[in-house]
Amino acid sequence: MSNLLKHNIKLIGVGGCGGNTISRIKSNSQMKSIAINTDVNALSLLDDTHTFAIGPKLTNGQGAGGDPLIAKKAIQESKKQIQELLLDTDLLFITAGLGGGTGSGATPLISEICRKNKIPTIGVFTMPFTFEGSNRANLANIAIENIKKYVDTFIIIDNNSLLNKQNRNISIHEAFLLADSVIDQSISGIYEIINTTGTINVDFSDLLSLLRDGGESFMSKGIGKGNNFLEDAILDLTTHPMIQNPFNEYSKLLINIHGGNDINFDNVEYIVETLRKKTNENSNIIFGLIENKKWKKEISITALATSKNINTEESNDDKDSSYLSFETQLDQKVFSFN
Ligand SMILES: Nc1nc2c(ncn2[C@@H]2O[C@H](COP(=O)(O)OP(=O)(O)OP(=O)(O)O)[C@@H](O)[C@H]2O)c(=O)[nH]1
Ligand SMILES: [Mg+2]
Repeated sequence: MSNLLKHNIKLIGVGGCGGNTISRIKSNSQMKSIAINTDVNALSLLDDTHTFAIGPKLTNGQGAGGDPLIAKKAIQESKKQIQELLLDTDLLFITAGLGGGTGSGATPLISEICRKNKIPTIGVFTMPFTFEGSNRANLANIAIENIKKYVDTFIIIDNNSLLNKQNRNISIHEAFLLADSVIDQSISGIYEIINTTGTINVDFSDLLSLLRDGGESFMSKGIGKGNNFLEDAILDLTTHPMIQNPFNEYSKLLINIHGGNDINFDNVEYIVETLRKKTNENSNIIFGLIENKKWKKEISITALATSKNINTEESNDDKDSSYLSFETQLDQKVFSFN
């Protein structure tokens, strides 16, 4: 069993999309999950999920109506309770679909509370499909610029990148299901990497050194079967369609290997060294190994690559100015809608 289980890892989902993600993922992990929303009705639909309604006096539980400023004020109303929810958190995952009111307005402030409380935070966020309109895209862009200042490591899933020539004719419902599966894979994949690395005695502080200020990151998975299973899995992993930057721009890697008991030390060394060369000669790599006894000549490698753009901005103590700049940007947006 992983030695990381003694650490308090939490998952917060903000807004409608974030809450749905929580309710899908929670059964597969031992993270403490909390869905946060201005919309009490949306929270009540999440079976068996720990929920928290922000800004009850302001919104009366009716939602933010697509306005991030309302969500921002809701967080300010509920800031003390959010701080309590975050007490004793060793590592936090935060997820939201950006472009609406609650996820876009509340996530930057929750991330800021995390940074001020020195909670290492990993974010997974989606950017809206083009078909959702430019207002949503603008709100999502403003939100991500503000979130970036505070989370340590984050993955941005641009929903549009999920659509390609082959699947462009899928329905809107199917498009969101596709986005759902990428969000779930990203969070579960990172959690699994973190949890598994514990089994080879990597301590939590080593892991945090890779995740702290890891900046924009990506998670990728490669699968290989048959005679060339190692090479095929590495190729699959390093040419993943979600990798938007050259692999060698990243300098830190968390790797998780699933393989049969035919995987030997040389195989593991080959994987680690090949990936090291593809990232950066001096890259910092932490890896874990899980044996699936039934597998033969079959392997699955999951990697989280971080530290492309190291977030060098120190914790922003000038809270008021960051609040103001966020508010000003949103104000401008709100005015332009009217
Ligand atoms: N993957 C996925 N994304 C979704 C889904 N529903 C919405 N989204 C995305 O998330 C964005 C924000 O939507 P919601 O999460 O519903 O919005 P919200 O944060 O609750 O905002 P308000 O309801 O306006 O307060 C949308 O623009 C979509 O891009 C879903 O079911 N799956
Ligand atoms: Mg909503």
